[in-house]
Amino acid sequence: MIGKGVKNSMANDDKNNDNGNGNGQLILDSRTKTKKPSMYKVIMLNDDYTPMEFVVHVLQKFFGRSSGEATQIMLNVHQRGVGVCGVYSFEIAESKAQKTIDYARKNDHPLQLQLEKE
Ligand code: TYC
Repeated sequence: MIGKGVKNSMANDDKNNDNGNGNGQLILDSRTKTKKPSMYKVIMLNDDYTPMEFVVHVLQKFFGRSSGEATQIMLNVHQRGVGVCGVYSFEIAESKAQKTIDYARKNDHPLQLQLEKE
């Protein structure tokens, strides 16, 4: 899009592409164009079959939780149905959720995780 980031040098016939600056330096808009990436919660769902110890183990292994944090998150999920493992950029959240599900399936547990945009 012309007019926001780099000023349009064709419109004013600017042969140096320097917006009339005259010394060959391209003038960039000083306003910031960066956007913070959206963050995603990795949500863990309760089920009746996955052992509590396994849930605590994966929270430590894939989400970097301490033993105490992992136990608390597991108990939240067990008692309320859902809980937050962590909050990450989309790519990291998706990767952690998929690795956890793959590991659970390999161990024959039905553990389920979902992403939720913040
Ligand atoms: N409800 C499971 C049990 O009683 C434990 C459990 C906790 C399972 C959290 C999944 O995400 C979960 N063995």
